[in-house]
Amino acid sequence: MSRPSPTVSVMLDAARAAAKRLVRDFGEVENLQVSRKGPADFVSTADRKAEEIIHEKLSKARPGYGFLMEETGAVEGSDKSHRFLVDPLDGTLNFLHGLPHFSISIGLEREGVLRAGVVCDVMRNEYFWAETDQGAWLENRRLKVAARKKLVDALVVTGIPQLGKSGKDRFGKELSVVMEEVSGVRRHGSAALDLAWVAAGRLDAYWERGLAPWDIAAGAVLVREAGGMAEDISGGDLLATGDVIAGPEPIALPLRALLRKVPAG
Ligand code: 2AM
Ligand code: CA
Repeated sequence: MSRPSPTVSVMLDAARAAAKRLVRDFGEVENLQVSRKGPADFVSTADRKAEEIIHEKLSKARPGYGFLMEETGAVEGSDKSHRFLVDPLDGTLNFLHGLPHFSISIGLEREGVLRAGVVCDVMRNEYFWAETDQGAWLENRRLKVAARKKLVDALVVTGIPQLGKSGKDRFGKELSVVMEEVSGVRRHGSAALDLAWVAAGRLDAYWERGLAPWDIAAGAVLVREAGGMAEDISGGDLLATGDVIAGPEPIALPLRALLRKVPAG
């Protein structure tokens, strides 16, 4: 059994502290559903508060490391070789609607290369973590991507572009191509958890376009350390494009080939 390194332990502790806060706030969000104003303002405060907790914990334990955070953006550190990529609440729309499926995602880069990741499924109390060459783990269970070999047997997860996001036509075409070739398609609304579940073999593959670096960083390490691939769909720099294809190669490669055939325009 592998134990998380001191740095991953710090990331897990930061996620635990923020999760405690989100669980409390989620209870309040459930009450606010029936209020006329709705919970939107409350949720953005919860989001920022969770980020503050994570930032404070991590910067105390690893002073000088840089940050890229969904709410605050980039925070330069004196240590130029390390950077945390933080999404304090991935699956905000689920949270807002009282759906108990959202996560905290904390990735770590060293010299610009992804090295470690923690994804916390807040309401299921599941902590996924991975570190380069140490494997991917759910608590102390080693994770492995699914063993299915045929696309026709695969359960695939994706993300539907939300209101205000581009790429809706392209997504529609991709979906109609993919759903003819796979066993089923799911959409759960938290990119970080989609990747964690691919790492755990619960889902066979995942694709989504236009994600942010903090959505993907931790989950990409999880999938790779679980024996799968997590890459840019067109072969570019994953964190720069945010167009992700992830899963075991026997499934993700043919799925990627299908996606590449769909015209962008
Ligand atoms: P969020 O909940 O933190 O906004 C849903 O398909 C996934 O897409 C979620 O992980 C969601 O993260 C992310 N997402 C939603 N809007 C986005 C945007 N404009 N840019 C990047 N990622 C986004
Ligand atoms: Ca996100």
